[in-house]
Amino acid sequence: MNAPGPIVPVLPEQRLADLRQVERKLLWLSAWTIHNANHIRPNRDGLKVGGHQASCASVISVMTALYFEVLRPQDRVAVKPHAGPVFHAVNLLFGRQTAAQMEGLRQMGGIQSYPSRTKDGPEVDFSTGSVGLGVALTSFAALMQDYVRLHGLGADLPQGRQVAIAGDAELDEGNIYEALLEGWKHDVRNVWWIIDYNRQSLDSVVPDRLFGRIEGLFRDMGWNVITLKYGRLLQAAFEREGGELLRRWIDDCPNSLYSALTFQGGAAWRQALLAELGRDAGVRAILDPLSDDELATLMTNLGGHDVDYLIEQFRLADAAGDQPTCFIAYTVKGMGLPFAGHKDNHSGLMTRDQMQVFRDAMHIRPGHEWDVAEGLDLSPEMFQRVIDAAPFAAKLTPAGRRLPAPLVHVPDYLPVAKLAGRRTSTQAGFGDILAEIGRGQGEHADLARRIVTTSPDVTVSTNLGPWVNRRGVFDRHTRNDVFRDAKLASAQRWGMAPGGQHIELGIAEQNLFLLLAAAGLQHSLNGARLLPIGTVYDPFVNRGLDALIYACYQDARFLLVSTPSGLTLAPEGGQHQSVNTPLIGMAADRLASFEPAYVDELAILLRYALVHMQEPDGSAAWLRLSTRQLQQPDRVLDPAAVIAGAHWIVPPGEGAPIALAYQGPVAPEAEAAFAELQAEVPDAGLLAITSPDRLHAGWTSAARTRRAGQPATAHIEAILAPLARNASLVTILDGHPAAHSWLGGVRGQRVVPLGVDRFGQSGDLPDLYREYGLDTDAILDACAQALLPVAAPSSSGRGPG
Ligand SMILES: Cc1ncc(C[n+]2csc(CCOP(=O)(O)OP(=O)(O)O)c2C)c(N)n1
Ligand SMILES: [Mg+2]
Repeated sequence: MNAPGPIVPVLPEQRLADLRQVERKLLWLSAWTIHNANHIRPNRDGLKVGGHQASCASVISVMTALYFEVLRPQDRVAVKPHAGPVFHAVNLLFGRQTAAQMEGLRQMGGIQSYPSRTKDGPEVDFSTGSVGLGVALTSFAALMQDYVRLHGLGADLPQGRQVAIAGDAELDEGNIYEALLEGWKHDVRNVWWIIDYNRQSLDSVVPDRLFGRIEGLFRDMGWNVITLKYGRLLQAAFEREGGELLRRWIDDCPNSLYSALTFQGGAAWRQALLAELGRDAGVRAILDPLSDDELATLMTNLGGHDVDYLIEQFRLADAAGDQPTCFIAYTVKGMGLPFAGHKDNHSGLMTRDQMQVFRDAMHIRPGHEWDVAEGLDLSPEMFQRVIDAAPFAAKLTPAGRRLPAPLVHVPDYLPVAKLAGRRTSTQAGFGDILAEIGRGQGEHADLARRIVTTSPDVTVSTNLGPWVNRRGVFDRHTRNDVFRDAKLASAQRWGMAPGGQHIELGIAEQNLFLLLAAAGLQHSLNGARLLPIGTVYDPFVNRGLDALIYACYQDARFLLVSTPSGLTLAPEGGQHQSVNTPLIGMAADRLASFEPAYVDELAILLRYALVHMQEPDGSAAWLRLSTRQLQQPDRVLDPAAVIAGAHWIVPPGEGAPIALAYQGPVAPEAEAAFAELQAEVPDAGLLAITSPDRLHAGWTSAARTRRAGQPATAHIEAILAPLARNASLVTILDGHPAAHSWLGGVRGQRVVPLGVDRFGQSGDLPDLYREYGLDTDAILDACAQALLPVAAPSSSGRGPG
C-alpha cells in the first residue's frame, strides 16, 4: 500500500471556494426556474409544464468548470438539451440573460425548453433537443472551422474549440457513430465531447458494459478518451489503507445498485459497504469516522462533480493540443437534490415541500429567488468579480457571439448555355451551371469562391463531378489523385487539398445534413458567408430527415439538391423512387422547396436560392431535380412567377372551365394531354407548378395579412383568378398528389390530383406512368372526370366515385 499522497487542488483555495458558490447558484437557479414554471406560475391549460431538474443537477460542476474557467469566447458549445436551464442560469450570471426570460421557461416568449438559436438569442451557439444531433454537429462545426480558415475566409479570430456537453444516453443514437467515422476520415480536431455519465437515460439505468465498448470506439476513431471517474475525496480515500478494496468495490458495483444507494443515502451506503468490506480494518478506518451525510458525500464524490479535478483535466487536455477528446465524466443524476440517483428521476420535479427544504438550505429568501448573489457567502460585488474573472466573460467581438458577414454578390444571370430545342434534364442543367460557375470567371469569381459542395458518396451520380474537377476536393492535407498521377483515364480528377471546395462524405445522409447545418451557420459562427450546396438522391432525404429539419430549425442556410427523384428513377424500383418528398418540402419550415421541369426555370430558381440563402429573413432552399431528359423550350419566363411557385404556359381564357397543372418532369405527358384537351376546350389553361411549397406559404401568408385587416392577394389566387369559379383543376405530379389537392381550397374549386401514392417498382417510364396514372391517357381521363357535373353525395354519405 502506498503512503497516502496529498491530492493538491489546481485552483487557488479562494478561487475554488468561489467556484463552489457558482455551482451552488447554478443548482439553485436551474431547479428554481423549473419549479417556478411548474408550481408557481399560473397554469391556464392544466398541462404539465415540465423540465428536468435531475438532468440539470448532474451537469452543474461540468458547466461551472467550463464556463467559469476553461472556455474562451471563441469556443462554441452544444449544451445537452435537458440542461437548458443551467445554460440560461450561466448566462444570467454573465448578464446575458434576464430573470424575466427565465421566469418564462417553456412559456411563449420565455426561454425554450431546450436551447434554441432562433428563439433564445445570440448566446446559443447550437440548438439541441433531438438527442445526438447537437453532439455530432460539433464535429462538423470543427471541420467547417478548418475549411473557413484554410480558405482565408471569415473573421480574424483565434481558433475556437467545438464543445458538446452530452447526455450519456445520447450515445445510443447511431448518428453519433456516423459522425465519428466521418470525423476520423477528415481528421477533425478541436472537438471536445464531455459526456455527463450519470448512467441514466429517460426510462432507466444505462447498462454497465456499454461504456467499456464506447471508450474503445472513441479510441479507434483517433480520439483521446479521458475518464473522470472519481473526485478528489474518493481519490484521497483510495490512497489510504483499505482504499484499494473500496475502489474495487465501487468499480464492480452495478450502475443500478450505485444509483439506488445514492438515492437511499448514507445509512444505506454504510450497510452495503460494511456487509461486504466490514472485516477490513483499513476500510473501517475510512468509513467509521464519517457521519451518514459525510459518507454519502464521499460515495457520490464522482469525477464529474469535482470542479477542481474537472478543471485540471480540461486544462491538461487543452495543453495536449487539438486532438479530439472525449471526457467521460461520472456523475449522479439529480446530484444535490432529493431524488439524486433515483432511476425514475428524469422528469421528476421537486415537490413544494422538498423545494422549501432546498430553499432553506440555499438561504434564499422569498422574493429574492432571482437575485444573483442571494444566499451566497459572497457579497454581490465579490460575486460579480468571481464571474468577471472567467475568460468566457469577455465578448467574442464587440457585437457579441453572432458575427456579421458581408453578402456574396450573385450576378443577375447564372451562366446557362442556350438549350432551346435540345434535350437535357434538370440534373444535367444543374451540373452544367455549377461547372460554369466553377470556372470562376468574371463576375462569377467571388460566387465560385464561396460555394462549397458536399455529397454522401453520390457526387458523380448527382452530377457534381464537373464542378469538383474544377474546384477540387477539400482536405486539410494535400493528397494526390493516384489515378491521375498514373495517367489512368478517368472523368473525375479528385486531388485533395486544403483549397478544395468539395467535401466528400461517406453514405450517411444525416452527416450530409449536419455538415450543411455547420456550413450554413458559418456566416454567424465565423463571419464567413458560405454558399453550401449538398446533393443527395431524393428518396434518401428521408434517411437524413431529422438532421435536415434540425439544420432548418437552427436557421442554417444551404441549398439541398435532391436528384434523381420520383418514378424517373424507373429501373431502380420502389426503394429509390421517392413519393413523399414534395410533402416534406411543403411541411419543413425555413426551407423553400422547388421542382423545376426545365433548365430555364432551374436557372432562375438556382440563382434565387443563392440570394435567398443570404437574406436576413431568407432560408435554406431545396431543388428537387430529375435525370429525365426533356426537349427544352424556347421562351421568356417571368422569374417572379417561377419563384412564387407557378406560371402559366398557356393562360386560360376568362372564365375557362378547366386547367391542367403539372409539376416537374411529367411535363411532356401534361403537354400532350393538354393539346388534346384544347381541341375540346379551347380556353383551357396549362399551368407549370414550380413550388407547391411557395404557393401554399404565399396563400397562408396572404390570409394572415387579410386577417390583420390589410389587403393581400396570394400568387396562387392571382394565378387562378381568370378561371371560372366552378372550374376544375387536374394536377399532375411525380410524387404524392396531396401536394396539390389543397389547391381546390383556394377558390373552392374541384381538383382531380394525379400522383403517386403507392410504393414504386422497377419499370420503364411509359409502363410506370401508366401503372401510377400519370400518362397522357390517365390525364385525359381525369380531365373528362373533372368536366363532369359534380354528383351530389348519395344518401349513404359517400362522395362521387
Ligand atoms: C431523438 C430523441 N429521442 C428521444 C428523445 C426523448 N428523450 C429526451 S431525454 C432522453 C434521455 C436522455 O438521457 P441522457 O442523454 O442520458 O440525459 P440525462 O441523463 O443527462 O438527462 C430521451 C430519450 C429526444 N429528446 N430526442
Ligand atoms: Mg444520462
